[in-house]
This record gives sequence, C-alpha cells and structure tokens, in this order.
Amino acid sequence: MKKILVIGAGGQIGTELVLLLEEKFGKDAVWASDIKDDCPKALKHSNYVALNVLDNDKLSSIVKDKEITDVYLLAALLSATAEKDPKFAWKLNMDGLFNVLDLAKDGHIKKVFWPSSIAVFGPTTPKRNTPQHTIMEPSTVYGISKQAGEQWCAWYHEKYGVDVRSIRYPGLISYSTLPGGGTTDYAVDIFYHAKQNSEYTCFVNEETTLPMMYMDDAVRATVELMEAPASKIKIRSSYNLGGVSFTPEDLKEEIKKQIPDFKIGYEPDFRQKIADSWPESINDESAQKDWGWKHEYDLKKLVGVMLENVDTELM
Ligand code: AKB
Repeated sequence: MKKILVIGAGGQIGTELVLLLEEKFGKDAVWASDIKDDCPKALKHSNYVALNVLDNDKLSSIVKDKEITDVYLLAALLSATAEKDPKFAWKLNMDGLFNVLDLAKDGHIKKVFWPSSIAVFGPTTPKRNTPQHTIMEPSTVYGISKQAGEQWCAWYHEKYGVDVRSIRYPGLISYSTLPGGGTTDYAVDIFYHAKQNSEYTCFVNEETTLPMMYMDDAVRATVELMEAPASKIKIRSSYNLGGVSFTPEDLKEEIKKQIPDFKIGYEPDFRQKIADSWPESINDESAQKDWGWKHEYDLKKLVGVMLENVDTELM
C-alpha cells in the first residue's frame, strides 16, 4: 500500500502538495513532516510528525515504522537565504538528499521526489527557451547545490536503480503559504501589497523577466511525474518545466486591471544579480513528450486567482 512522507511540508510547495496527495490517495496514506514540533496551521487536519531531515536516525525510524513507500523531499534553503548562509545551505540541501537516497538505495523507500530549480542555470546558459540539455554554470550556492543534487539523483538511479524523479521548478506563485528566501518571491509579495495598500517596492528591476508558475500547475506536475510509469521517465537528473514568463511591469499591468491605482517602485538589491543569471523562459518539450506535461495557468488566470484569494493577515 502506498504510504507517502512529505518532508518540509510546512513550506510553500509542501502545504499544497500534501492536500493534493490526500485528495488523491486518502488521508491515511499521507504523512506531513517539518522541522517545527507544532503542525503548520494549513495542515491541521493532516497526519503530522516533526522531523529535521538532517536527523538521519529519526528519518530512518519514521520511514520504517510508518512503512513509507514514497518520499517527497522539499526541505531546502532557497536562493536568497542560501547566499547568506552558504555552508548551512550546502549541508541542508545535500545531506538531506543523501539521507533519503540512501534509504531508497537500501530498499526502504520505493520512490523519491526531489525538487530542482531554474537556479541550475547560470549567466552562460541561453536565456530564452532554455533547453533541457544546455550549459549549466550556476552562480549561486543554491544553484550549485541543485545542480550537484541532480547529478547525484541520476547517479543513484544509474548505480543502484533508485526510482528518483525531479523537476526544475520555476518561480512558484501561491496564496496559502508565504514563500521564504527566494528570488522569485517578489511575484507573490506583490499581491499582498497590492491588496493592502495598492503599492509595492520591488527588489528586482522592471525589465527582469523570469519563468514562473501557479502552484496548482506545479503540484499537479509533481504528482503526474511521480505517478507516471517508470518506463516513461527518461531523465533522472531533473526535468525542465515551463509555465509563464513575465516582468514586474507585466504583472503590474495585469493587477491594475482590478486595482487601477496600484503603483510599483523599484529598489533592486542583491537578488537582482541572481535573477539576471537565470533564464527568461524554459523549454519543457522533454516533460511534454515523456510524461505528457501541459501547463494551464497563464498570467491573467494566475493574477485573477491570486487577487481573489490572498489573505493580507498572512503578511
Ligand atoms: C528561488 O527564487 O530561490 C526559488 C527558485 C526559482 O527555485 N523560487
């Protein structure tokens, strides 16, 4: 019987992924875990166990006691935070992955999902319609850890047959949980400020085009990839995933259709350099061809759902 453990479930992806997995496989099949003792509010109806993924003994006993078959490992430090604490970012992003891959290698887990990111690309990567296979010289600690992690996933698959699957997420946009520590976070923050006081100061400049995706598409892609027959998974490093690309100005124009007096100012900080090193748009033909990926949310739909649902109390 399928038993799923979501590690880092209190984060932006985790909260929505847990709910989707529960809907699909039933509440009894899903365990949410995060570092805090108390269950995150958004998951108060879910099965919850406190877990620091760096605590290998506890991870191992949870996996064995609960007879976990599938692990979604989401605990990580994102791009902006990782630049401030590089050594810890490397430790968390890499050791957490090794702990899970080793349990899979030893036969305790059947399937592993591990998130990669557009951060694996760097300033020398072709910026538009970035191919699946291309130059990857990441310039951030986060990107370096994601690129190394991708190669470790491919190696564990090749060497030990570990069924590990991965997606290079673009910036993710959602309203249930605030993102933390990423460069693409501006595209979420902006909605809270637009709703609260019709004004936002953006930390990347008006020309910054980045690939983004609404969370429903991202979690659907994650579960579709994990549920695809193994024979269809041709890439064991990580799949490119495209959604919608826009600048803060594009976002402003779309928001103004509903909040006409919305204003945006620009004060680029250290995150500008990170954003400038990433692609503007992503080619995801491999994901389309191998496991039938197709995104649904365009800019208009995404802005509509965000403005309708963001709760400024969360800020
Ligand atoms: C970040 O901005 O660090 C993340 C990412 C693109 O992986 N959202």
